[in-house]
Amino acid sequence: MNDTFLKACRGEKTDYTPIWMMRQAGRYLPEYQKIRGNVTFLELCKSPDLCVEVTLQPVDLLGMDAAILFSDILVLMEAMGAPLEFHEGRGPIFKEPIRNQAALDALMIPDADEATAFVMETIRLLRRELKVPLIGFAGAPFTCATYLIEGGSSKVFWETKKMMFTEPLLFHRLMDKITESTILYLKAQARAGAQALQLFDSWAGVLAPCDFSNFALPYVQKIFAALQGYEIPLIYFANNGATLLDLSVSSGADVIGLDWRINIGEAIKKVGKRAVQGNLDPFALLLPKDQLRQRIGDLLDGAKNAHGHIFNLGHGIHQFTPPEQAKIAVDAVHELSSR
Ligand code: 1CP
Repeated sequence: MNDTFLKACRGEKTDYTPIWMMRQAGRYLPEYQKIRGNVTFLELCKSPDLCVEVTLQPVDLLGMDAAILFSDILVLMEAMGAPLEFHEGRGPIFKEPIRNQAALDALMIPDADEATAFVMETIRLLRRELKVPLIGFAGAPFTCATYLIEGGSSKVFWETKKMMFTEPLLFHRLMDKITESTILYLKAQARAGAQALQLFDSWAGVLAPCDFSNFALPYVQKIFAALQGYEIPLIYFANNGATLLDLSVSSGADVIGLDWRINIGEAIKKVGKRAVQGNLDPFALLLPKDQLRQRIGDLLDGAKNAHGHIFNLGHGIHQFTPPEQAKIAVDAVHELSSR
C-alpha cells in the first residue's frame, strides 16, 4: 500500500510529494472515452464495475498516488429527489429548479446506503483493487445549491443570489437540507472504505467574504465537524478561493485545496499547521516538457515549508489535455521532490 498521500495529508514526512489531479478520471483519457461511448454519463455513474474501471485508469496509466471515486457531485441531488439530466455538451440540467418552500419540502434527506448504493458498492470494490488511497467526495452545500436553484450551470448566479438576498430563510433551509444529506452521504462513504473525503466548492469564489461567512462556510464546518470521528483526512477545495482563504482555514478541514490564482508560498503562510493541496494551472500542462518540469520544480520549491503538500492542479484537468503531458507532470513531481 502506497500511503504517501495519507501521510502528506497528516503533515508527516514523505519520501516524495504525492500527486493526484482533480477530474483525473475523465474525458481527456481515450480509455475513458471508450467506455463512455457505450453508456450515458449517468448510466456510467450508476454502474459500479464501470466506475471501478475508470477510477483505476489514471492510477494505472499515469501513476497517481491517490484515486478519486468516479461519480459526480450532483448524484446526491438526484438521490434527494431532484430529477437530473445531463445533456451532451450542455452539462447538467434540473428541469424543476428549487425556488420555493414547496419545492424544498419535496426534497428528501436520503438514506445514502440505499439511495446511492451504487456509490458505496463502487467504493467497496475499489478498495479490493487499489494500492493507493481512495478519496471519496461530495459537493459543498453552496455549490450544490447553485445547481438546484439555477436548474443547471450558471455564470452569474442570479437566481441563487436573489434567493440569498431576498429570501434568506428559504436559502438557509435549503442549505440545511443539503448539509444533512451530505453528512449521511459522506459518513456512508467512510464506512464503505473511503480513506479521505473532499468537499468541492467550485463556485464559492463568486461570494463576497461576508456572504461566504454567513451563507456557505457554516455548512462546510457542520459537515467536517460531523466527520471528525472517522479519523480520515478531510479536504476543502474552494475554487477561486484565494480571497476566502483566511476564512476557509476555519472550515475544519485538515487539507486546504488551492486554485492556481494564488502563490503557494503565500497561501502556506496563511494556512498554518494544515496541509495544502495544489496548485498548478491546469493549462500549464500544455507547456513544453522542459518548461513544465521547471514550473513544477518552482512550485515544489514554493511549497517546501508546507505542513504537508499534495501536488494537484488548481482545478480539474481540461478535457483536451494530452495524457502524455499529464504523465510528464506526474513523473516530474515524483523525481524532483524525491528526498
Ligand atoms: O461527458 C462526460 O463524460 C461527463 C463529464 C463529467 C465527468 C467526467 C462530468 C459532468 N462529471 C464528471 C466526473 C466528476 N465530476 C468527478 C470524477 C472524479 C475525478 O475527479 O476524477 C468529480 C470529482 C466531479 C465533481 C463535479 N461535478 C464538480 C466539482 C468539481 C469541479 O470540477 O469543479 C462539479 C461542479 C460537477 C458538475 C458537473 N459534472 C459534469 C459537468 C459537465 C458539470 C458542470 C460543470 C459546470 O457547471 O461548469
